[in-house]
Amino acid sequence: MEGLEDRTYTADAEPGDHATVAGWVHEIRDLGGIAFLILRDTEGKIQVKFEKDEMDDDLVETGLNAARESVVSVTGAVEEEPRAPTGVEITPESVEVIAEADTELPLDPSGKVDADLSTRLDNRTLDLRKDEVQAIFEIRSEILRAAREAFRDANATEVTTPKIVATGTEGGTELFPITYFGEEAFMNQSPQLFKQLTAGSNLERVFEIGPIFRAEEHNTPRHLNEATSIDFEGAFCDHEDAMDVCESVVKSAYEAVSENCADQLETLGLAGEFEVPDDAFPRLTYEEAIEKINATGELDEQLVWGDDLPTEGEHALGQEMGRHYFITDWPSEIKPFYIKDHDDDEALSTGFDLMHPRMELVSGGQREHRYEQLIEGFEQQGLDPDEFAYYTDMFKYGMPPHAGWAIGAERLIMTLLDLDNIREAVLYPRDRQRLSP
Ligand code: AMO
Repeated sequence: MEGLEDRTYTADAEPGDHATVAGWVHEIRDLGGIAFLILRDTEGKIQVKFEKDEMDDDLVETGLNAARESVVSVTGAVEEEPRAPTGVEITPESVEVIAEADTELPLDPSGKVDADLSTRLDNRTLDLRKDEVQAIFEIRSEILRAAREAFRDANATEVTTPKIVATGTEGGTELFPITYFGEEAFMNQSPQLFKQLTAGSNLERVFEIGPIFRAEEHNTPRHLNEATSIDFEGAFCDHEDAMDVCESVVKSAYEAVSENCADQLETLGLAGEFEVPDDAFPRLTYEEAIEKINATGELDEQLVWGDDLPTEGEHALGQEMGRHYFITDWPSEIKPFYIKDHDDDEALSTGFDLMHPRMELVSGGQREHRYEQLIEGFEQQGLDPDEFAYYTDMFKYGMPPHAGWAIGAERLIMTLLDLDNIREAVLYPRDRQRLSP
């Protein structure tokens, strides 16, 4: 593979250059005496021109017989050509087939032939060769970068916590059991307890971006069995402070995409309509939320205090709100043991959710940091506090008040890009039907 160390990306090839480009055979257009090979790399495409009568037969044959999606390198002179897709073309002096592709492809990366989602996910490498699929993952990367930056600006330290654990946190039915040296263990559903334990140290403010595992039997366009959770926890924060950090992280993601991903938004057909949420996200209480839902008349039965919000209710409210909004002051009984109740009303929790008009994005709240009350909370939820001693013990040694939240990265990407299915926002989704690739 001579010359590849001096490889030029297609987008950087300028008229007058003598360049080596390398990538995939996107298309061959044979017009008779003249033929074109369109070579694609991560930056774009370039036209390679073959004038059959004027060029060496072997060179022409190597270039034009390369099957679509084969990996090739081409060396030659770059010239201006207004009729070429990118305004330049290469006249090859040498062509090397680096890796030949089968002539039968399981899906068409040029996108001319549609493939269903399942075929696409089975052949994700080929699927990712499509501009619009590549664009989603470039945007995903930018969103995670922007989130990290926003957390660093908020004085939080990035941490990573174990994914193999002894106990669950988000309800016993949703755990994947595994065997850990002969003992039962689980894949972690949330870094919840670890992030609290870490916020209780001198680190004070921490964040984590990592996988969570949910053995939910849901098979919906917005549930995954392995998702990426973006978690925050801050000592000396209450639920209002936590909502402020949440709002700034979500807005930073939108701003970063708007500023740094113009090409990708264009590729996805969103260039004109992409909006960065600007005003403060409204904060509705749970009580206001159920009143509003009931007033829409969309539900067969009126919601009463203590009900979880059904999906149709969330949709009806989302339509009415038309933007991101928080739901605060949930009934204590439907929030987990680690969420703190309001001091002046035990029936009311400091838990909050951030909603996008299409779905829930975030859960969070202030945490119960008082040892006795925490133990009581475990008992009320039918959990054995002894099993969580590694966690509760630390509350005996100076646990400051703290608050935090988690956002599902894939739901953030899905709503930001208006994707129909959450599986579009993850490279290799894990769901009821899919364990490989
Ligand atoms: P919760 O269980 O609500 O809260 O999860 C937080 C957010 O994670 C995302 N999420 C999922 N995304 C895709 N598929 C799933 N199966 C899935 N489950 C959750 C959602 C959800 O809003 N420990 C608390 C957070 C906290 O209080 O800090 C927790 O895990 O976007």
